[in-house]
Amino acid sequence: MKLMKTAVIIPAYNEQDSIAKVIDYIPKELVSEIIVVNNNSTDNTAEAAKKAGATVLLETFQGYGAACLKGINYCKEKNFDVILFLDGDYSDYPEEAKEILAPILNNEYDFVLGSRRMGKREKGALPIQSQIGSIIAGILIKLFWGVKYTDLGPFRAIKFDKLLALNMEDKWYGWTVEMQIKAAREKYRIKEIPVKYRNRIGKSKVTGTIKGTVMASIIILSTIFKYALKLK
Ligand SMILES: Nc1nc2c(ncn2[C@@H]2O[C@H](COP(=O)(O)OP(=O)(O)O)[C@@H](O)[C@H]2O)c(=O)[nH]1
Ligand SMILES: [Mg+2]
Repeated sequence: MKLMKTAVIIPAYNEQDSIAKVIDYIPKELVSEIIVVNNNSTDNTAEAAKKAGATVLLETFQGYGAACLKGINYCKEKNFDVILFLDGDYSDYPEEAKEILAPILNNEYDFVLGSRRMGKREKGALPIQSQIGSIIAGILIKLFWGVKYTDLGPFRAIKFDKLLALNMEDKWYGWTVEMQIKAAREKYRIKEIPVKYRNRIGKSKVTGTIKGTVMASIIILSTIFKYALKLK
């Protein structure tokens, strides 16, 4: 069986205090390259990531999805088989990449998601608004596309050819749900596994703020309905 080559893509915006720890804890024997996509950080995120051994790209369009897309475009130039996505805030346990990747490396699944709601969470790590959002999105996706998801978390791995076939396009926080909807629609072999989740280092920019929560909720719901109504 062919050995699969894995790249990690980490979108990051002002994560200078956490990014090196995230990179350090990624099991190096499992991944060929760690790509941090710096999204206009005004702190030392880029320098810290470079020092920790990552490839650092700059995406000037401000948005989570835009940063992920930049990472994908970079990976197209290289022969990766699997892409692992992870946030730069040290909320996830990067060492669990082993469990996330295993079902893909064993060729049993195309897309593996870390579910924070199935896993052990530190108190306060996953705000109630984020949990409610994941539950509602889960119900709607099950209704429209028949696949049960318990979370919209960032920690996930997917076969690269399958990812490219999804033609991902969301530039903001609809990114994770878009991938899940399209993977369900394409009937990919999907597996959710429990992942641990802890309080991030530094300040939350999304679900920890009112503006971030409102924006993310609007984008996530409109993404679901856009695909459900086959507007896309
Ligand atoms: N590329 C990019 N990433 C962002 C942006 N805002 C937040 N992030 C990243 O998205 C991830 C989730 O953001 P975070 O602040 O932890 O939100 P939370 O997990 O909802 O509390 C982190 O890795 C951030 O660095 C942004 O505008 N662009
Ligand atoms: Mg976070």
